[in-house]
Amino acid sequence: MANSQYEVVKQFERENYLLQDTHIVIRVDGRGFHRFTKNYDFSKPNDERALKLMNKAAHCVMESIPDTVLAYGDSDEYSFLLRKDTDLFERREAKLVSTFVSSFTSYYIFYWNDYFVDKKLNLDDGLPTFDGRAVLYPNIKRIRQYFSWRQVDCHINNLYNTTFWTLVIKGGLTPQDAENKLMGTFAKDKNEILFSEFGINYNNEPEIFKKGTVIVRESNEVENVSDALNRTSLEEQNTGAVDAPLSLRQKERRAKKRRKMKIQEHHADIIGDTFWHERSYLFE
Ligand code: DGT
Ligand code: MG
Ligand code: MG
Ligand code: MG
Ligand code: MG
Repeated sequence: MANSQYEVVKQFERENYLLQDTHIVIRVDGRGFHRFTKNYDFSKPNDERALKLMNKAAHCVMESIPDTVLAYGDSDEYSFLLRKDTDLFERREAKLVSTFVSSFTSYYIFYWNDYFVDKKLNLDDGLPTFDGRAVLYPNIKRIRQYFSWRQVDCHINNLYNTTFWTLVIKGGLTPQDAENKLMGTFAKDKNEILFSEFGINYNNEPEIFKKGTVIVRESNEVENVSDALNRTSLEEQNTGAVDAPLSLRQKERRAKKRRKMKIQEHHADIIGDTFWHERSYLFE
């Protein structure tokens, strides 16, 4: 019965195999979280429980999908970077995106009560769902621009939201008045409003709010990981295998090293060079 007359329909399926030798980024984003966060009374402008739950879900995704080398998230979104030479699911786009989205959603729901201890998920307030997309970048420069773009977005939104909600909650302005007051203002104006009217130094706001969270695979001794992986590349060069596919033994050695690396969270600047220079092994 394997080749039944109905199997003809299989020919209608189409796969998008993501271009090899490119970096894959998969971004998941909460669907309709404007409403969801209202229904569940998220604190404004930032709900620390919610951010930590997002981080937990992303951490679990990284553990369950070892080809993920780095993740960055803020608000209701998370971006996952896969290693350049991954052949997870033969790089089939639908399979990759749907797996990241459903894994992330499952962990988000599973751990909800650990973070929102006094508010259960319920159908009336809606269940959390996420969308997802995959984007390909040809080189490290573009990857860094991508993550800079997300962190700048986090910064701009957070400065705006912090000022807006301070004006409303502490300043007693209506949301409309606060919006009008902030219209056309620059970052320095918002900093000034926070400081001169409310005595708040924006620089002292929690890093998790200002910078978002970056999760990376690394050993406790970052240098050593980098050295070890560099040694592996040198050995490969000596065997003349620079552009040739890695041998099974080389692949296994690298996989073993990756498994040994710890998954760690930072609220670090990922726009400047330091973060990346310290972790050049991420791109090997
Ligand atoms: P989408 O993504 O097109 O389905 O629509 P939304 O509504 O998810 O829009 P998006 O993703 O651009 O914006 C995220 C929303 O979630 C935004 O309205 C702010 C809200 N949000 C995210 N994190 C927090 C938080 O910690 N506290 C509060 N109060 N709101 C948050
Ligand atoms: Mg969106
Ligand atoms: Mg959203
Ligand atoms: Mg969003
Ligand atoms: Mg199946």
